[in-house]
Amino acid sequence: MAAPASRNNARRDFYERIGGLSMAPLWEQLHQLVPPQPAPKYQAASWDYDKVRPFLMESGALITAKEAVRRVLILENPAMPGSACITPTLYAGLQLILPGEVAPAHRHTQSALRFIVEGEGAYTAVDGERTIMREGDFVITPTWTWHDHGNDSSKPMVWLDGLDIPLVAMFNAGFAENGETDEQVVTTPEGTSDAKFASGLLPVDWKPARQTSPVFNYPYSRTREALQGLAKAGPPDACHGYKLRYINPASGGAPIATMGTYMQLLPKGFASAPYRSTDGTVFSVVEGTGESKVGDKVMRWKKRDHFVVPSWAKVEHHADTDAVLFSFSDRPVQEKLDLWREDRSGK
Ligand code: GTQ
Repeated sequence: MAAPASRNNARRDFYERIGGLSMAPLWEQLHQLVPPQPAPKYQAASWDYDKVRPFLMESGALITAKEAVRRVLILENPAMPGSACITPTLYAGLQLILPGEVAPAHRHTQSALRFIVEGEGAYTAVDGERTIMREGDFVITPTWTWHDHGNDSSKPMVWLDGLDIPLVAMFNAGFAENGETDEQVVTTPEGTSDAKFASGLLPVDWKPARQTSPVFNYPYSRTREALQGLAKAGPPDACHGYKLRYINPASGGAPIATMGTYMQLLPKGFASAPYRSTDGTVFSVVEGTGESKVGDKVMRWKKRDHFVVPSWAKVEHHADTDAVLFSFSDRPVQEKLDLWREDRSGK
């Protein structure tokens, strides 16, 4: 039998020689490639809006929305510097539009969600129809649709952008085009998609052209009312409080093929049972104060703060006051691929 030192030398020499042929020994990395359970290379992190907002406003003086195309401060996972990712599959950023500004029309295969954090009265236009956005509204920009944003109000507007940029990059399926004009021509009266698709009815002969929801604004007033009704009807779920998922009314599936979106109400004093799932999740705090514990990390939060919980990390939420949390993740993709798992056991 060869002595360990000479055996290791022989192996190293072998690895070098096969390396020349762009080959590598699986047995040196099998454990990392096929881990017994998820071992995310990103971390729980949070962004305090009081600290973030001054920089957002400073960016407003540095560059116009027109020059920037999208004036956004990316929320980057601290464990993935330079990646522009908040999780390995998701992008998040805070977009600022000042009164009178327009973020010019473009389209791309990446899908986007907007979750309105501050202000009201700016619009986003999708394929010729505008919708006015208010705090807590969840707005969709479907894949490959023309969109521009503008602010006709008198106050700055800030929203959370959630995009599937890293997923699309992984597939090398990204395409983008700029519009011919900054603002697309309005071809459809405001409220048309609401009337056609968001009233429990659908146009009789309408056939969906894509998986993305035909509704593109889910207003907070309705979401809040639904949560309130749910809270009156019975006790909260031990892990989630009162949690609803947004749907495409034509399919019952997620409103965006690549991103699931959720809203949950945690009643005052509620302490959630430990929970983990394989979809790393980004949260935006809509109402209230509280904290979320992930491992040893305690993230205090209040209205307009943001935080991210990694895949398979055990999370416990505690609400000091009635609290409402918006969140998004890649769960619909994982479900399509038969990968999604959750663990409610608290172990
Ligand atoms: O609004 O189209 O935060 O294309 C990043 C890329 C926003 C947008 C972002 C984008 C957009």
